[in-house]
Amino acid sequence: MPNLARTRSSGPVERIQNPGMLAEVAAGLSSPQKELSPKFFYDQRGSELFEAITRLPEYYPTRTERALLAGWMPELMRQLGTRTLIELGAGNAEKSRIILDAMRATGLAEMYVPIDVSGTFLSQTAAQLRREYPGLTVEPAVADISIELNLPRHLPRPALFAFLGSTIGNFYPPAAIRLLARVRAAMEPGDRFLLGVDLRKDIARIEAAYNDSQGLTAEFNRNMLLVLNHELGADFDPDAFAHRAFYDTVTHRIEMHLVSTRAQVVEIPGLEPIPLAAGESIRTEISTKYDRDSVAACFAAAGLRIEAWPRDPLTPFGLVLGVRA
Ligand code: AVJ
Repeated sequence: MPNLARTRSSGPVERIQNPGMLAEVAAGLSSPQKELSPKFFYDQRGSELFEAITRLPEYYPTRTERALLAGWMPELMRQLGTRTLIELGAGNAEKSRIILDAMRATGLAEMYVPIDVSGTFLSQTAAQLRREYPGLTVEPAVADISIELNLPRHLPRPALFAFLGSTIGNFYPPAAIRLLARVRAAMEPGDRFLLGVDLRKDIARIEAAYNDSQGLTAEFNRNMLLVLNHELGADFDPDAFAHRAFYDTVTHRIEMHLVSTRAQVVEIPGLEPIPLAAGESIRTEISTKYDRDSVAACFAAAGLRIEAWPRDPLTPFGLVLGVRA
């Protein structure tokens, strides 16, 4: 990591290994609306906090998606005869197991390709899954999916590309379409794409999911500052920032911000000092909510079409099956 000054390197950071981090942070903090990428949330502590968030009563997406997967995958894997699962942003592979179990039940589970930014994290998950699924070839790919997929050359077909957890919501529309197009370019005719998207719904319910009563989301948000301190030697004081999350009805997204509670100057080695006014914010995440039309439009722009979307009007989350248009 040549340009990452590690002034307080107390231990290995699990998931942040991006040599372009300083440049990306510099660009984000010099924009009129200061902005940092949500990918900087996920060091060890951030990943733990996110997992705790997924268990909160207010945070409906994870448990809803898991139930949808459990209900649909056994039948879908039988229908498709999927031999390879490629998973974008594999996380702890908990949901992957639901799909892999359904593939194994058909006797066709041949290859699993988890894609993640952290090589360390990936090889741990890979080793674990090799033990759990003897006969399954696990070929992790280290890649920042916002840039490339870095897939192995040979994949048993048909393959299922899965992008779950509504992480697509973190991408601004042009980047979301570029990502879908990248998946489309890697797909062969019999392949499928499985997308998990959070849906538009009652605003109070969405906002509650990002303003939990235990304050875990606030801690998760502030943790990004600790990641920057650790990775770049920055001197952010997390106590000088307040968590703010609100739904924007025009762009259909949650925005998370860190609001400077006082006038302050932040130092990051290698950059000019960064002044923040009292009340000025840094946007740390967008979480876009979709509906059928907006998914169809993004798919169309990327050369995909919706093949199946088992909709239950009461389910606040979407699991969408796409094919090449
Ligand atoms: C992991 C991006 C799907 O947008 O809901 C949870 C992250 N941020 N609470 C989301 C998150 C605040 C989450 N994603």
